[in-house]
Amino acid sequence: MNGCVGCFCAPGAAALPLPSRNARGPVCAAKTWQRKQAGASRARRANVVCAVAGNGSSGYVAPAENRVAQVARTTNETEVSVSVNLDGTGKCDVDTGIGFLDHMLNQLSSHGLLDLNIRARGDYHIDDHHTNEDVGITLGMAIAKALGDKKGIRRFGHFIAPLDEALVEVVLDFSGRPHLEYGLKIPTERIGKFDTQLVREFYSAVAGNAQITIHVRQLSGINSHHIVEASFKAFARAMRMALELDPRRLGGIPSSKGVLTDAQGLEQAKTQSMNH
Ligand SMILES: [Mn+2]
Repeated sequence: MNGCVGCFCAPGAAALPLPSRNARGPVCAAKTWQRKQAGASRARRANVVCAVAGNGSSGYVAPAENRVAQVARTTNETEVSVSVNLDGTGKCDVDTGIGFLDHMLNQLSSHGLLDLNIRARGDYHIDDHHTNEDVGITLGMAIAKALGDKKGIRRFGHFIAPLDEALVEVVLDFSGRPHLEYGLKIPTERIGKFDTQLVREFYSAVAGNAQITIHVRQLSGINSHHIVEASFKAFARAMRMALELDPRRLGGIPSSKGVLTDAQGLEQAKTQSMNH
C-alpha cells in the first residue's frame, strides 16, 4: 500500500482502507485529523473575529458590567486620584510629579490595556517616597474596587519581557493574599532623579492594596532604566492575562474555596498604608 498523500507517514502506516471523497489518494489517520483541525480552527477564527472586533486580544471576552473605578486618597503627605478601566485600550493620562514613575505607568497602561487617569501631588520637598508609595496604594485600591469579587477572571498571569539586554519575569496571582517577592538588582541608586529603591516600594504598595501575590524576577540586565522598564512591561502583560475573563469559567470565582477577597485583610492593608 502507498503512503498517505500529503504527509510523510510510512507507507501503509495507519492508512485508511478507502480514500475519502475529496482525496486524490489514500489518507492516513493523522492527515484526516489535521484536516479536521484546520477546518475547526478556521471556524474558531471567524467567531473570535466577531467577538473581539476592536479589541485585538484573541479570545478576549468582554465583561457583562464595566470594570471601572475611581479612588481619591488624601493624607497629610499626598493627594492622589486614580481612575482605572480594566477593559480599556491603553489610554493613559498620568501626572504624578515624578517623571520616571509616569513613564512606568504609561508602560502599565499601554501593555496592560488598562485605561489610567492619575493625578498626584505630594511632599516632594522631602523626597518622592510618599508620593510614589501613595500612587501605588491608590492604584491598588482602584484595581481591587474595579475587580470586585473577581468572577470569571483568569486569576493567574505571567510574562517575561525583554528590553535590549534586560529580561524580567513577572508572575502574579489575584489570590487575595498580598505578597511581593522582589528580585530586581538595579545597579545604580538613581535613574535620572528617580530613587531606584522606590521601585520595590511601588510594587509592594500595589500588591498590598490590590491583594495580589507578585513575583518579580530579573533574568538579565545591566542598564537600570532597561531593567525597571522591562519589569513594568512584564507586570503589565501579566496583569492583562490575569484580569481577562476565562470563557470556560462561565463567570464563576476561580478558587476552590469559592472566595478570593479578604475584606478584613483589605481593611488591614488600608490601615497600615495610612500609617506610613
Ligand atoms: Mn524607557
